[in-house]
Amino acid sequence: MNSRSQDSAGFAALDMSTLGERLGNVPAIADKVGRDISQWKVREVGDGNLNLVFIVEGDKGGVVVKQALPYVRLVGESWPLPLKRSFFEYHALRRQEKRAGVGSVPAIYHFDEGQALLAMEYLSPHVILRRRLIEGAILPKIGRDLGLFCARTLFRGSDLAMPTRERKQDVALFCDNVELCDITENLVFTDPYFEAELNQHTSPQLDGIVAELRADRDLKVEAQRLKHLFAAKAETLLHGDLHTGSVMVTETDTRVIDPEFAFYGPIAFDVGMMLANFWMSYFSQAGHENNGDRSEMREWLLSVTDEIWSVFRAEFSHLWRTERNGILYASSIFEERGDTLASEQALNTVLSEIWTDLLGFAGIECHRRILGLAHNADFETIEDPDLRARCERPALLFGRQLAVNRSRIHSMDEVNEMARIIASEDA
Ligand code: SR1
Ligand code: MG
Repeated sequence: MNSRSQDSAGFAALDMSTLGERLGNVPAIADKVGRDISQWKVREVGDGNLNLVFIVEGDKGGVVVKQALPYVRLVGESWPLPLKRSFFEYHALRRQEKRAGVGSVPAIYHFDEGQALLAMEYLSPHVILRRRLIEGAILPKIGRDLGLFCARTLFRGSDLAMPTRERKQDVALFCDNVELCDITENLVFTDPYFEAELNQHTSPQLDGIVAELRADRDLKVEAQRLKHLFAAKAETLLHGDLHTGSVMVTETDTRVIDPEFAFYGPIAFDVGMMLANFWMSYFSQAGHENNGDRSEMREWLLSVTDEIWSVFRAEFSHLWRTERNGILYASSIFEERGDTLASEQALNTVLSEIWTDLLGFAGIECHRRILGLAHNADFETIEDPDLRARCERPALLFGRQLAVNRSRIHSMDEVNEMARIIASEDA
């Protein structure tokens, strides 16, 4: 039985006034911040949907302290959520650091399972990627860094690379992240397609298209096929919530944060979610032109989607050729028999399936961020509802095309041209 304790007895949420007393005697934290807690400056900066996040600074330096709450912060105590998500976050971060390299995620200094508390590297002057995209910042390294992160974590967490016993034990461990999967299963794949209680959209501007999408039989079937894939294809350890709010950046550094939704699912899920968030940023740019034209930014965003996918493909192929030591596509029937061509054929088939599925996941992600409970700041910060709806509508149409027609779309050029056409037709 690997089930984590559901018991929150003894748990106490941190607050700014008690954090010093409670964590001042934890050596791993005091070493970073300084032993004199009277010098500690504590700020609560959590702006996500689920947790508390504190920045703690003292005479030696700073740390970030993230604590899960026993409920969904966005909604309140009426939606309980187990504390064990911090256990999965901790273990996912350790695996990601091993697979994608030191410096791909924040360093972890301390984990307290009972208090659902993680103390991590204070990333400064890093900013959430989504915020930088809303500001119109061009970040030269981002496509490459995210393509590499996805390829390395997703390949190395799968049966292509891992020893099978270790992987099966890990599948069993992460299987218990049921409640976070349940959020994704409902909020991403189902709720956007009917009048679920917590849904919201820009109304009345989008009422017409929302009704059309909810009546769209092909779309509803595809959304459920994608949910089926998400739930049934335990292919690799996913980040599980990989969007532009889960990445912190400077011009020269990229860190992926917040893998509390980690569990074993399809490789295409993380890549598709990440790409969708760049496409949503693309559609939202028209709502942020008060400080100047965003044409260059728009084209750059599309070039990032191209780069993420081409770097992912190249790195995944490299790992296929050099680290394929798991049970899948055994080299004993390919390379060791001199049949490299068959191995390359198998690689292309695997990549082509990832491609088709990631388009579907991306389409669904575009819908849920506009029709569901958890929206994106890219659109939400556009104050004028008419302008916001003019940005959201093409993203909805684009998402529908991706989800329903994914098996007929063969290149990133095609996808990005479709984005341009839909944005211009709907302008
Ligand atoms: C109730 S939680 C809503 C969303 O926040 C997280 O960041 C995930 O994206 C989840 O779907
Ligand atoms: Mg998050």
